Amino acid sequence: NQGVAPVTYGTGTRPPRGDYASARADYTCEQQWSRYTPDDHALYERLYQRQAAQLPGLACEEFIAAVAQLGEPHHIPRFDALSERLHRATKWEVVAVPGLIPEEAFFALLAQRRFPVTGWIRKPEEFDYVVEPDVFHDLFGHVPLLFNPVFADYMQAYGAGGLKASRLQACEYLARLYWYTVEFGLIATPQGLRAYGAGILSSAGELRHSVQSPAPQRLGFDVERIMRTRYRIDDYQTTYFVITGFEQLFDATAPDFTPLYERVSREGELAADSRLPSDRVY
Ligand code: HBI
Ligand code: FE
Repeated sequence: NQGVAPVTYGTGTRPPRGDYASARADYTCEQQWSRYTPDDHALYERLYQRQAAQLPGLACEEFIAAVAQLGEPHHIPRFDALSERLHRATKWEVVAVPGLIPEEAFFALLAQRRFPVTGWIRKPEEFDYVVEPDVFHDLFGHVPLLFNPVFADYMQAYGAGGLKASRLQACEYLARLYWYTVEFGLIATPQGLRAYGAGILSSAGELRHSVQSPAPQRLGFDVERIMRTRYRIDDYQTTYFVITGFEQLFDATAPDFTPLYERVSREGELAADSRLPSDRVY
């Protein structure tokens, strides 16, 4: 097995951390659970406990209810056991990958209801911040909502839309939609704003910032607006988009995006902190 080419975008010149040489053509690999050390499991548990303690009042109820499905907090979950539970709930499974994978491979896995989870865990000195997604971000941040049927269907539809966008050279727009929903989305509930985005829910500081800080703006979900909006990868977001329910996400991905891409391209992009008269402000 010659493996696959590592993905280095976004990470400058540092060598990638995962073992891409042992990955299959679709970028999946073995989790190799027995290779985690006691320190790896202990670090996972510290990360888990810190985040779990912050969820009440800040994370959406669907997420909180599903976190327990990840399994014991004391060790990094075995992906095959987790996949069995997930498959029973929504017919999704998790598969191991060496780290970031190319967009098309990523979209292809989502379209097949297979969620790629990075195998390796960060170093203790990266407790507060890790540049690339690791097993904690991918599992704790992303997997709980895959137990929700409506969100699970959105993720698959997003993957299918991504495969189509790759052919239309519109990946940038789809990446923004992913960023402002799956990674940094907020949801309005009768109890107030709550987070559902994985980038927020796996971050020590951004959870409170996104939901409660007066600094960022929180705007109503609007696919066209989101696709025009640049995002920052180096600091907390200056803008969050708020959905009113997971159906809104799924419904928004149902139409053909082709005319939308044309409009977005004509209208041009917006700065991460821009504000339009048409924005619904929370
Ligand atoms: N690969 N493993 C992994 N995880 C991601 O979240 C991921 C990826 N490759 C591409 C990608 N995300 C982004 O381009 C998405 O915005 C589409
Ligand atoms: Fe993520």
